[in-house]
Amino acid sequence: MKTINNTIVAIATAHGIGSVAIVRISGRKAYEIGLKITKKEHLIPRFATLCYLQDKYNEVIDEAIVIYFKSPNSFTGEDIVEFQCHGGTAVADLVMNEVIHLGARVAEPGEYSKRAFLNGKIDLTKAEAIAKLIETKNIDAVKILSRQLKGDLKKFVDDLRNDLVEILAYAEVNIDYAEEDLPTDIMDSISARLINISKIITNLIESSLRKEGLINGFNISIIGKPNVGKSSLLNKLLNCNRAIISDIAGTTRDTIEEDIRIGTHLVRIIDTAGVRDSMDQIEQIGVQKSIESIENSDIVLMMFDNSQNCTQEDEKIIDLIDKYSKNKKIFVFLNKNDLKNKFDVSKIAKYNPIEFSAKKDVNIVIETVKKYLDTQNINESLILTSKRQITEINAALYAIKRAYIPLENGELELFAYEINDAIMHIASITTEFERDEILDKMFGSFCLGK
Ligand SMILES: Nc1nc2c(ncn2[C@@H]2O[C@H](COP(=O)(O)OP(=O)(O)OP(=O)(O)O)[C@@H](O)[C@H]2O)c(=O)[nH]1
Ligand SMILES: [Mg+2]
Repeated sequence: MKTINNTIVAIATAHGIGSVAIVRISGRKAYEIGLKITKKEHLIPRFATLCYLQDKYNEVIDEAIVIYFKSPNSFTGEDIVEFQCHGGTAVADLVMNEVIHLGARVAEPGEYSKRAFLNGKIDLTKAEAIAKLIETKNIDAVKILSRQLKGDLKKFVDDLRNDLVEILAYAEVNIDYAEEDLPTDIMDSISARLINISKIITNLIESSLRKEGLINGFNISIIGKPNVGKSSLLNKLLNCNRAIISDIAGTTRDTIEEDIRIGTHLVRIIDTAGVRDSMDQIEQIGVQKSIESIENSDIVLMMFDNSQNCTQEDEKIIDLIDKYSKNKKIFVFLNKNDLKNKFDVSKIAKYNPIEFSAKKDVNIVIETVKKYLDTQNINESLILTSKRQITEINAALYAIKRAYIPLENGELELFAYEINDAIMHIASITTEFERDEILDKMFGSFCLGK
């Protein structure tokens, strides 16, 4: 166990009015402070005790439930004392002040989790799962993160690491062979195992990137030339007049973002400026932002106007569909089907356009998106849930790919070096080695009291 001298304190519950507020102290002085505030001679570990909390003048601050978690059996691995006070901010603030007066200091964001990690109570995948679990607004994401919390990702990573360690050991046993003597069957078997590991990693990265939206919330942009009814669709989805609608082309100049719930999914809808060549400088910036919005979205709703002929501007939208359909989920909609059809549907037939009217009923849009989001659920496989995890596993994959050539050439030292590098990156997913600034950055993004 690492000795950290400071004792820290934070209000662990959300700020605002509520029935209970929890003040949590962790560190060497936590128990001593707990006794002083409760005026108790001792606290039994893991017992809820109803106590009066008193300040330095022996005035009662609150009546609270106090729980003592004795080191190492606590979240941080240190002594922890928790006060379950009455809610609201005033009581908890008074208790905090008293605890600080008795020698604790206010915790940094994520400091409890960082201590838990440094004391070996949790690995990094678990720490990240906790942070994301608190932040997420998506019910499906809760299920993925809970699996991570349970240790599924850690086990997967450990298995991968063990496989590579075995390959490394295998190579090192054979390192004494002269180049020409290296048995080809050994080389083939190592090579086959590496190909298999690369496949597993590649699949994991791909499915993690595909499902990023589940964890961070899906972004859905509405794209089309001016006047096709993008803002009308947004307003109807929100059930309010959020964006200005008019028959003047170029009404929306900037992107407009709003969160809505579709089924169990919380999604961000982005209405964009109509895409067209414009001389107007402001409009040009808006159009540029529309294109960026496609890049930042998981799903794109491309819209055309049923009541107008297909123009060059529409052709540009069709080009965008072709360009982005490989790595974005694109749905094509033909709006204003309450009006007479003039649009040459054959131009977009291959994208299976869905007709609707933003003025009348957008249910089909909601259903289409919901059906797709539902297929993105989590049951099938494990995924990586943070950019850090994806960066590390990508680095491992590159190292494995670099290892093929020295393996083929019988340069086993170089091969071992690359596999070692891969192992380091894989291991970093659960345990970061001596990289303090990375840890500070990571835990610094946690919320206070965790
Ligand atoms: N008849 C009919 N009119 C519609 C429908 N949807 C939108 N409109 C009309 O089309 C015009 C343009 O609608 P907007 O929602 O402002 O179009 P937009 O795509 O956001 O346009 P920009 O912001 O200029 O890019 C408005 O006059 C709407 O009332 C529809 O389903 N049927
Ligand atoms: Mg608009």
